Amino acid sequence: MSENKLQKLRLGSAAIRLETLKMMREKGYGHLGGAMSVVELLSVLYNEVLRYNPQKPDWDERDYVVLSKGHSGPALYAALALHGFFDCGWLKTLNDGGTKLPSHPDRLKTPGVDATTGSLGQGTSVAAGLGMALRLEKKEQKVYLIVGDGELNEGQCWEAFQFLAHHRLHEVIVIIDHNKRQLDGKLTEILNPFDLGKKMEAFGFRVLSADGQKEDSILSALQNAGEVRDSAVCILMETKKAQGVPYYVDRDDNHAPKFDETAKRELDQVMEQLRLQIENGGN
Ligand SMILES: Cc1ncc(C[n+]2csc(CCOP(=O)(O)OP(=O)(O)O)c2C)c(N)n1
Ligand SMILES: [Mg+2]
Repeated sequence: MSENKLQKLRLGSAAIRLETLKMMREKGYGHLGGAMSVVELLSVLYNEVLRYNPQKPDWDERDYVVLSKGHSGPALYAALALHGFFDCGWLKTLNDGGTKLPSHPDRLKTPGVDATTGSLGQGTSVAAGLGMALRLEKKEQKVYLIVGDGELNEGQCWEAFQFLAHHRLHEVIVIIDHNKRQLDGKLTEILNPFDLGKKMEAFGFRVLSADGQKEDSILSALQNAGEVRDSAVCILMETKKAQGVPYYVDRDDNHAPKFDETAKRELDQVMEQLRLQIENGGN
């Protein structure tokens, strides 16, 4: 990948991370951990991969994004606002009464949101249905399904995956945010998923891997996934919960913290660094 393109993607990540943290800092709390672990992915998707038209969010030829781990909605909103779907001013209204940006995505409220999610597991079935519709209509579009590793404790996910695999529905690209943590601890301690890559393979998927902290790694996995035609396809994306916010990485309370004074100071520092990075063009 050219240095220019990589710089643009890093800049995109910095902007999404900054806008997401601003929203949460303003509220004093938020689902920080899981939002941070999809920032780089969203930057790559919205800057390089997806077909979309912010002036026409329901454009028939668009690619679809299903953020099944709906608690990461604020990161999606940041990406949508930065890519022109609505005014960045809306971001200040996150989760307020009457807002168009509820804490979890609602496709009837927010331009650019393709699926209502938040009840974990359900987005996998929505994506499978969208994929099958594209297949039946012989469309070339893709559905990008973003699913949490803790979310995979929901049996519904495996039903949807079996359906994808059986129909070789490569129209759906499953991306697992493998940050190794769920709501209140490590996956291995709460309900061990064992080897997710082997499990997806056993289900009949072609499994690709990506370093979810590196935009070039994510982009090449997405490009390779887009070439698969003979089976269902999944990207096992290795991430860290709260990546990009060192204070919260590896903290047990990094799922949806309420910020105390120390946390606020730490967040302010990260946001200042991001502002500088953006001012310097992504370096
Ligand atoms: C059906 C359902 N059960 C429980 C919850 C509460 N909940 C919200 S997030 C979460 C943990 C999700 O973990 P993971 O999918 O790994 O998300 P991430 O680590 O990316 O934040 C839980 C249990 C929910 N939203 N939906
Ligand atoms: Mg997780």
